[in-house]
Amino acid sequence: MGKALDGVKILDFTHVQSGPTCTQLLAWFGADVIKVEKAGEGDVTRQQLRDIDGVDSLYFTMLNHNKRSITLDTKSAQGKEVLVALIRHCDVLVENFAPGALDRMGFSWERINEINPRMIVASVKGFGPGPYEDCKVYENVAQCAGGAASTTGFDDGPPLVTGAQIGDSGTGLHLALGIVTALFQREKTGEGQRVLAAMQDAVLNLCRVKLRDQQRLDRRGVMEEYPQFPDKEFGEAVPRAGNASGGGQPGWILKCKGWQHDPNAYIYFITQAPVWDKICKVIGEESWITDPSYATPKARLPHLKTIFSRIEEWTKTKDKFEAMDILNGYDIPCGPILSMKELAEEPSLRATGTVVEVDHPKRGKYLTVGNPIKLSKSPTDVERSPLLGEHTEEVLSQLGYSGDQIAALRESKVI
Ligand code: CAO
Repeated sequence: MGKALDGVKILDFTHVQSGPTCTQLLAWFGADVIKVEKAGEGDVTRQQLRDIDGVDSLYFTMLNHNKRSITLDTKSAQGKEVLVALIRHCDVLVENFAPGALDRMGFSWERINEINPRMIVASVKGFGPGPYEDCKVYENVAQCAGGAASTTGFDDGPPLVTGAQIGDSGTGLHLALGIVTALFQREKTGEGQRVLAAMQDAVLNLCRVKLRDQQRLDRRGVMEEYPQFPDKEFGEAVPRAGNASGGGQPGWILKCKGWQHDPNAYIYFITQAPVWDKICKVIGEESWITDPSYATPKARLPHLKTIFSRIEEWTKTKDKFEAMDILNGYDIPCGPILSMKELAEEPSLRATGTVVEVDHPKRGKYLTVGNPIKLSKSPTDVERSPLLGEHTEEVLSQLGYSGDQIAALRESKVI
């Protein structure tokens, strides 16, 4: 069966995490992704956080599946010639270099557009135009600058970053959408364009509900579903909300049986209004169904701490999966806190290809997260990441280079 992006050729100039997540998705949808790496070194993540000496790290392998790798010194005159050939050959150039690096290499948007007017040039940068546009940015900087850190954590603690890589992988996702949209527009116009996803913008987009809350706070000075209500004063900015739900149905993380020794024996419990009666019955607090202090969502807001601590008395008597089974029986929304170990071992995630075992010639078998986006007519087969420069000769031959020319490039360390 063909793949959705069959025939689309990507010049993948990405490194570290944000850009590679984007091009990996495009590869999973069928694009031919040619990863261009510094001769002799490659993507810096090949060597970072290694668990096996001399073998590409999981950091690298898990972000670069289904790609081809070529090595190229794009700062040398001969390397630039190869790059020009690649720009002619490909549909999209994706990069996440520090601001200005591509220009310094001699490949400004104007130059690329001149070489291949159909080419889409897609970039991840830390910030969009403005005071910080020249800054280098990593994941946690984006989380801090995009509003995630100031709104994550508990009221009495410092700002917190989250383990979800919303700055890197989140921005990669945004960029991938921008690229396929630009490809779609190119079908009609025949022209390429630039696509920019700034990490600050992507994080802020994912923190959209917090900008909602800022304006609610500005208007009313209080937000009743936040844990600060009703006992504490609100300041000028959206405070950290602990584990409160970001939506209109109050929720919290509650202890389950075994919490004393298992750091993940917890469940997220949502007191969804339509199932309030059922919640009261399950926890044995039936009087709350009609008690005016508890009967309506609005009446409950000042009592959320009391409510959740009462529910926790119940959840502490069940393990998280048992609680989940019982609550699901009543359509009460809830979710167990799953550890990475549990996720790695979960059979249903293996069955859907969300967690995949991949074989690598140097490291052997390892687990990865497969394509989380499932297309019914373009299924994803996860293939191992390429070794450094594994496809250099293959790609150069495709570009029309002869064996002698390739040998000469190798001799002069351009590839
Ligand atoms: N041949 C020769 N030179 C190459 C090359 C190649 N194949 N590929 C890259 N280079 C050069 C670049 O041209 C650049 O050279 P100059 O600095 O002389 O212009 C140099 O390698 C280093 O590139 P860089 O500045 O992007 O890399 P860095 O390690 O210093 O910074 C990062 C890394 C991520 C902070 C920076 O790239 C960045 O801010 N990127 C944008 C935001 C981003 O994506 N951040 C997320 C990263 S994932 O956590």
